[in-house]
Parts: sequence; C-alpha cells; structure tokens
Amino acid sequence: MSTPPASSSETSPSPASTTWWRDAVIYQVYPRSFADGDGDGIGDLPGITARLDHLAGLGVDAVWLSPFYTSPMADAGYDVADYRDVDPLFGTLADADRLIERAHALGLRVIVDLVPNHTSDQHAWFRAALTAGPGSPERERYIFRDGRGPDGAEPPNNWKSVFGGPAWTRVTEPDGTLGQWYLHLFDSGQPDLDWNHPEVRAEFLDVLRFWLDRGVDGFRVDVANGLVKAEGLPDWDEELALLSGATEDGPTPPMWDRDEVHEIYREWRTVLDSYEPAGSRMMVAEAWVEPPSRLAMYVRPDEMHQAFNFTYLGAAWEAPALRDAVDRSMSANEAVGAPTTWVLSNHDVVRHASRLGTGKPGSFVGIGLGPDDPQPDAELGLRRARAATALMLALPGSAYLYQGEELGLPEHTTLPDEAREDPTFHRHNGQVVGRDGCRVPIPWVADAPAYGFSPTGESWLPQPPEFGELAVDRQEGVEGSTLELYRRAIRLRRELGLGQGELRWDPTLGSDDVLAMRRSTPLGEVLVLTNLAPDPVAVPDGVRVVLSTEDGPHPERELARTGTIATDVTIWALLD
Ligand code: TEU
Repeated sequence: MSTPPASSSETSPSPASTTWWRDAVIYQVYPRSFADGDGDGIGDLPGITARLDHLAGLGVDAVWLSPFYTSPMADAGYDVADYRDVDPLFGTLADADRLIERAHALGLRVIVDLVPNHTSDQHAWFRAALTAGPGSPERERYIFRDGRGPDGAEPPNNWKSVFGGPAWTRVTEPDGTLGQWYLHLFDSGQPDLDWNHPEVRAEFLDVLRFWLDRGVDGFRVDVANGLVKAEGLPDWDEELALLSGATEDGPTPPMWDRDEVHEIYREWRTVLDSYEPAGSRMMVAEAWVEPPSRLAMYVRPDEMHQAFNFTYLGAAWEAPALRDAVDRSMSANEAVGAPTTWVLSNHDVVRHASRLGTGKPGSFVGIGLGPDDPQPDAELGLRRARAATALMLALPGSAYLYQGEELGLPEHTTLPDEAREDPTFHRHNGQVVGRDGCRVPIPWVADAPAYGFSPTGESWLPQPPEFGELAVDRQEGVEGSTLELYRRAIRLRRELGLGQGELRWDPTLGSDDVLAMRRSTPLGEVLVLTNLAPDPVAVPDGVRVVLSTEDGPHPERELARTGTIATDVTIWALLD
C-alpha cells in the first residue's frame, strides 16, 4: 500500500494538484524490456524499481506500466489470466507494492494497464466456460455462438482478427465433439468478454478498486473502443484495421466505437472519483478512433480524463499535415474541455526514430518494419525524431514517451524470424513482421552484458549493435545527446508552463515548409520553430534560443553564427 506522491522535493516533479494529468509527461515502461533484476533475460518489477531514478532524472511526472499480471503471454501480457496478481516472470504483488511506493517517494505517479476487452484463454472464467458447455451461464460471460453452415463448420460471422486470420475459434466440447465458436478480436488466446453481462461489469469495478487500493494513480485502458459489439454481430466486409472503419458520415463498424461503451466509463469514473484527493485518479483510453470528434467523446467530463491522440503519430513529416493534426486534435478536445495528448512511439508502432527515416512515417501501426522492407535512414530518422519530440513537448496537453525514445533508439529492423514472439507475425504466417522490433530490451551500460539490461547478459530479444553507443551511460552528461535533449526539454516545458495554455500559429514565420508556433507563458512569449524545408530558415533577430534539436555540443553557437536553423531542426526561443 502506498500513499499518493508526497509534496515536492528536488526530484519531485508531480505537483500536488489533482489535475496533474492535464499537462503531465508520462513515460511508458514495457516491463519485459526495461530492466531485468533476476537475470532470466526478461525484465521485471524489481528491475524497474531499481531504475526508477532514471525516470525521476528525466523529469517525467508519471510512469505507465504495460501489463505485468498473471498471463500465459500469448500477447506479451495483454492476455490476462488473473487481474489481481503479478506474473512470476515479473515478480510478486509485494514487488508491485514496492514499485508503487518507490515511485511515489520519487514524486512519480503510477498508471497501470487495464485490459477489459478480453481475458486470456487461461483465465478461470474461460476455462469454466469451456468445461460447462453450450448454453451454460459460464459461456455467457464471453461471446460464444454456434457456427454457420450445415455442421456449424463456418464461423458465426466474417470478422477478422486484428492480428490476422479469423476472429473466431471453434472449441472442442466436453463430450469431444467440435462445437461452438468464440470471438477474439485479437489472438485466439484472447477471448472477448461480453460486456452486456452484469458479472463482467461488476468484476472490472472490483479490479479497479483492487489497484486503486494499492495506491495506483490511474489506468491506461486497452482497446477502450472495442468492449461493446453491435447487436446480432452483423458481418463487416471492410478490413478490420483499427483506424479505418470510421469516418464522419460513413458506416460504423460493428466492433468498434459503439455508443454504448461510454456508459461503462461513466460508471468507472464514479469509482475513481470516490478516491481521495477527489479527482486525482485518472484514466486514459487507448482507442484507435477517427475522426477526432468521435475520440473526444471518450473524454467528456464524466468519462475518461485522456485518450491517446494517434492522429499526430500518424501524420506525415510535412508542415501542413502536422499543423492539421495538431489543430484537429485540439479543437475536438476543446469542445469537451479536455486536454489532448501527444504520442510518437509506443509498444505497437515502429519507433519514431526509424519511422521518420522512411518515406511513409504514418503507416506502421502494428505491422512493424523487417529486413525485407526498405531500411530507414538512421541519421535522418533520429534528426527528425528529435525535432518531432521537441515540437510535441512544446504543445499544450499531456505527452507520452515510450521507454528508450529518450535515447534515440531505432527500431530493430533485422530481428531473426526465430526470435519473433508477436502473434501478429505468427498469425500472418510470417508475412507481417509485427511489433517485436520496438520491444527490444533497452541499453543502460555500453560495456556491460546485454548493455546492462540484465546481469547475466540474457535478453529475450537480441539487441542490435547500434544500441551500445546509445546506452544511457554514453549519453548521460553529454551535451547535445538525445538523453540530455529530453531532460532539458522536459525541464523547460515545466518551467515555461508549456503544457498549459493556448497555441497560435505564426502566419508570417510559418509556411508550407516551416512550422512556427507561439506560446504565451508566464516567463514571456515563446516561439517554437520547426524547419521542414530542404534549406536552412532564418530565425528572427532578437530571440533567445533556449532549446535546439541540432546535435553537437553547442547548437546555439552555430545558430548565432548563421542566424538560421538547418533542415529538420526544432528550436524553442524566448522573445524579449
Ligand atoms: O492494442 C490495440 C490495437 O489493436 C493496436 O494497437 C494493435 O496492437 C495493432 O494494430 C496490431 O496490429 C492494444 C495493445 O496496445 C496491444 O499491445 C495489444 O496487443 C492489443 O491491445 C490487444 O490487447
């Protein structure tokens, strides 16, 4: 058990404010790849706890932990067998308590992942459903149906799994005959729950309380747009790509973004709001919903606090596209009074330092980048990634960082097939490489085994040799390094209050090739300039540059000499 963050200290970035999440910088830890305490090659909770200082030193406000619950790991823990326990791979409940306590002592809030759309097929409820047979109350918590066709040999409808293949699997009944089918929008090891069932609803209210009672500050809600399916489960001929189906006036997919999901979050909100200090516990929706006006419905005042805004992540590296993504996201959220969020990388997408080094940055959600694809330009990608991050951290709202991006880590694009674990790869018979390339254990110490990830040198995925030079110990204290750039940007963002307030595009400095944004802050007017043009652009006279993503030790000297910023550079400058 642990109390919320104590009042501020040197290392305590979280304000005591109950609306801390509105402008928070939140760092995603992917537990199996962050730090391995016991040397088995898989990261764990004690490993994370021992490295929390890194997060405090980075200056973030909160940590979001991807699932660490009991799981057979069919989808790296997004298949939960017990929502109230820790998988032995990751440690114990006592380890989770210690992690929360240490984080709070460092002034870091803790957000845990909640996976309500589906359980694992090893969850007690699903095992009971299989044993109990057709027509039993146990089956009603999931979506079991008879098949179509003469012997029920065809799936109940034509839906496909997000990971490839059909969204239905046929079970063998207790009497040994082939029987009903169950729905799984993801892997066959992830049966979808039936959210019309009162026991399902009650169970998750209880799971929320379980983790709130242990001291967590919030939840990241997995596939928040998927819980309710359309009555009758009608066929859907469109592809089951998550962002596709929805347009302002097009047909709505029967499995995503149904209006009824909102009732669930209203109920959850009342649970969160019952914890003291009132209003300090938050939820963030992972919902691949377009257009932004539909996404904004998840953050109406009595629902979630945030929803991941993937519009920005998917935008092309072009000034008009980025401006449009920012404007659309901001205006949709303003309509409901919620702050927007920004994110460039997570455990499902190609890392932005690689994505931006390819010709088509927006198009890698879930599918990865493999050895047979055109390889990204690493230098260009990192340069753009730094510029994109500095732009993101200057925007009002909350920003999410994914472990390792502060080191400028690239995607591992040449993993051997034998190493791959993502069900996306296996369900596509190897035709889609999937997400393992962004999940590689991160480097801490250049000259240590497994780059300091694990004491034995074991690593569940092989690390590429480029990780050595990017290790934390190689960047710490090195001016111009990506790590120091992140630290500086996060500190300045807080000092200047950039997470709050309005933004204005500057029409005289901006163009089709240049983003020019103005932010009024308590410390004065800030100009944020990103050059996406092929040539250098002039920086106005009389500004004081406080941050530049140009690499090298003294970017401001070069800037002072030339009066310009180079291609793919962002600066923050104070106007006197
Ligand atoms: O992801 C939701 C989701 O469906 C996509 O991000 C997906 O991973 C991608 O499109 C695959 O092609 C969440 C989790 O973030 C993801 O890791 C899980 O695999 C998924 O839910 C199922 O729980």
